[in-house]
Amino acid sequence: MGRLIVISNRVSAPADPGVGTSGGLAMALSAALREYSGVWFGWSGRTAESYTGQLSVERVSGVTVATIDLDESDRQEYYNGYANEVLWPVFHYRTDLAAYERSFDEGYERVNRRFAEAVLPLLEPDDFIWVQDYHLISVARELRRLGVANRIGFFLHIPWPSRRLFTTIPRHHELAAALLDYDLIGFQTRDSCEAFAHYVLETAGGSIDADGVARAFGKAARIGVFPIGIDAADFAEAAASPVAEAQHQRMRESAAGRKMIIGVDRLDYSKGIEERFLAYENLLALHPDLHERVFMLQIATLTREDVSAYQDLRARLDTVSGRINGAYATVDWVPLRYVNRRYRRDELAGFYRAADIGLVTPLRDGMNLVAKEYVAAQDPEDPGVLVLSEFAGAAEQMKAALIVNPMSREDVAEAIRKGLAMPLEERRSRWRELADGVEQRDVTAWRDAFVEALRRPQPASPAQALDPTAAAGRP
Ligand code: ADQ
Repeated sequence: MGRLIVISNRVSAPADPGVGTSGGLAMALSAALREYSGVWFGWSGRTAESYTGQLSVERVSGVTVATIDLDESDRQEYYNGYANEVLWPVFHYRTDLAAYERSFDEGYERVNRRFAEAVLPLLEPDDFIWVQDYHLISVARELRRLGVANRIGFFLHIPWPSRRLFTTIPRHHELAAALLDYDLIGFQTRDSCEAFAHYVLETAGGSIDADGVARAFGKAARIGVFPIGIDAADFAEAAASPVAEAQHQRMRESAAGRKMIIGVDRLDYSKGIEERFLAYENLLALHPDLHERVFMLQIATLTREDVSAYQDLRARLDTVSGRINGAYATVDWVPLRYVNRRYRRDELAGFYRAADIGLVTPLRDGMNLVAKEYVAAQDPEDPGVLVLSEFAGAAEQMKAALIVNPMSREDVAEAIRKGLAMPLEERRSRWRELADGVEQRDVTAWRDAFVEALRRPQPASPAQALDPTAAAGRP
């Protein structure tokens, strides 16, 4: 079998699983690449005075890691601009936050071309290429222009928006056409896959055949659903480690017998942190009996600090958390502990395990790995309760959670209350069902399903237009 070449915006070399502090995507990929002697290519995260295309190559834990530096206009136009001020907000249903500047489009296409040109010398004819996420939609088109005939797959970690939202992007046709230069396009959920199929049928005038092949713009790509998982065994091991146990004890002691609610997110408007604070405020207002008997720990790591929407959100969270504590705190009770620090994975596992409620309430999320980590870290004998947004991709799988509408303060407050009062037997049976799913549909299952689908030959015959739901077959 040919090697696997993974291309993603950022590269983080496979870390010691216990200590890794990388984001969801990086954790998933390092687990996947540990098994393949593959190459992982991407941006180093550094900017040089001017772009050189110079590759840095090193070997880490059996994986060849190759990176390039970009230049400052690349960072502004491609990364902060098009990726994080156009695609991210629109794909998360926040068209109000999108900034359509032509220089962003140009920067995006320039960097996608640079990625293709830089990775080219590393490629061998039987390699399988797997491109990750919304930063790099045009990489396959650029590789095809350079004559690369290898199988190329694309996985979208974030949601694919409904057709009407996607068409708010000024050059949506070009983006969709670039996607069809892949052989395989993978989505997290059936919902996203169907939304893409709907665009192909209704806006691009294309077709979807019974085998899940989308045809439009004179091109064809197989589409499918590949829900990402966590490295569940590894996470459970981290949760049982001495570091996790120490953090668990520390939280338990500082809780002083109070029930604990936890939220862990990147500080991002898609995660619904502000709405979650308001729901918690609502809970405290409605239920004075819970005062001094419960507290919430919200860990929100700072990201994309150059983008103004993130600065605004941070300021609002400071205000709302201050207001809640100002209104309700007593000399020995802080109802909302709000921290912006990053933690090791084994420390996080200890915090999750100490929490009676895992509050995962994004307004939109491709999947959400925190929901799965929370479940994996629980004590089977005395598990906590997962409260999960219906708009997280994870809700398609994790039906034994308490599913809520994150926009409704009443809904979320009610679910927290229900979770706090849930009898042990019900907690155990819900958790068992969730944990089975997290273990079975782990990151290895995700990788294997995608790679296997990528290796499958494309059907040659022209397709008939069919019901879009036929395309959303599970791997
Ligand atoms: P993210 O938006 O980053 O991922 P998520 O899936 O929740 O969201 O992953 C976050 C990861 O970062 C988790 O592994 C979590 O443990 C870690 N993390 C968060 N805060 C941390 C902190 N303070 N310290 C250390 N680690 C922290 C994108 C998509 C998601 C999709 C993933 C994977 O937006 O929808 O699930 O990719 O496909």
